Amino acid sequence: MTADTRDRPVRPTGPRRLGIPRVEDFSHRLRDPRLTSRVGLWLGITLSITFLTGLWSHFQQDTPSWLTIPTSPHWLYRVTQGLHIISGTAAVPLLLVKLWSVFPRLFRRPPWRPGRAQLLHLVERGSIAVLMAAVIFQLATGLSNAAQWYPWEFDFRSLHYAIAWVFIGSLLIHVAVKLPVIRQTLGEPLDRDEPVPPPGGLTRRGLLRVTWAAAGVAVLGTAGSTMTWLRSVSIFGVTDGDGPQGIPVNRTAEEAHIERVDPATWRLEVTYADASRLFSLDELRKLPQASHDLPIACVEGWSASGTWTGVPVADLVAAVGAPEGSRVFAVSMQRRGAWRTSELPEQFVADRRTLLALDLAGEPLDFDHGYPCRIIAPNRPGVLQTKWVRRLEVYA
Ligand SMILES: Nc1nc2c(c(=O)[nH]1)N[C@H]1C(S)=C(S)[C@@H](COP(=O)(O)O)O[C@H]1N2
Ligand SMILES: [Mo]
Repeated sequence: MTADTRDRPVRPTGPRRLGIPRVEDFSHRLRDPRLTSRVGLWLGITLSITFLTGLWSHFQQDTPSWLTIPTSPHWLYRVTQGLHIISGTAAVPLLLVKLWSVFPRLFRRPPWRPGRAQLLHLVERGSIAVLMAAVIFQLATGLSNAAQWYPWEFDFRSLHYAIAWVFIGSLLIHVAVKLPVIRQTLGEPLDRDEPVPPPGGLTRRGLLRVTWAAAGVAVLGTAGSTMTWLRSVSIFGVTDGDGPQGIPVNRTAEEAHIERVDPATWRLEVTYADASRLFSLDELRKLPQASHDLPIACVEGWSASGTWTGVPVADLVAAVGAPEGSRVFAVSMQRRGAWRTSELPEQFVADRRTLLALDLAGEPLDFDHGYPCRIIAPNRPGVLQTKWVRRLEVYA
């Protein structure tokens, strides 16, 4: 190598031997750390809401021993799960803009010499790689779950839950590392040193407005799955809100391989210890009935409220002589599938709004809604509102 070539300054966009682009190869006047930190702040907020509501959803389905899920307010799960899907969807446009704004930095070379600077660089890059992979995995699996599309083999819930912890851990590292930059850039006006845009061109402020608008569209596009009055604008809502008796059907009787029962010979079995009692449909209808407005709030994001009528589960528990504070395990006529059974902890059994419902909207349950009877309880994920109930096992 001659002195001549060694001393020549690096040309920013000159030909490269390896074909790997450099930071300098990307220039766009809108890319700026002040923009990145503003979008990043909102991305952090939406993803944190998604994380916390997701954690809650997991606990509602798989309750740790230190936690008692309340039965009130009856709409709690409907709200937390609606928020989960809405904030997760709003994060998508924010993530895209944020990735675009920092994209060139992916090609930053680590400091050449081994040492503290190089180590810090690698740790920072590594945590961002993990963070990105986790966020993209969560959003992709979450969105396809909300779309009821499961193109994979793994168990969605356990993996989505595990990766959520990877996500929050790497987010905390990322924020801690970037805190000085975040604080500085958030404190500066967005348009500081901004080059004048070409005529008709977007400013940073303009790009930010477009980003918020895109997040707003994403919210409106999904919120209708939980807020009925928004349904007509919810182009992304998978469930259009239609279904027999005003409630969408998650899995039809045919999909669950349920055979139509003969109401004359069908019996509900209620067991407790060695005791067992059979109830015909007529007998169930002759017991004191209660009516409550309660939502079905599916973990996949949609929800809808209905007026349910039936026998309080607490009365059936008392009918077999089981004490207060008993738990109930509901078993359906379905032979296979994850949601064929559910357990009602004692506070749900004790709550008189927890029904073995026979009617919806003043008519016998539609076959797809669980005819002849189903569980409906306040503040529960839809997956635990077992349809086509055949047996209630009571445990003290
Ligand atoms: N036996 C049985 N019960 C079930 C299910 C099921 O697949 N099998 N799906 C659950 C799910 S995921 C939801 S969201 C609700 C939906 O109730 P719906 O179809 O009446 O709206 O039922 C729940 N009960
Ligand atoms: Mo569901």
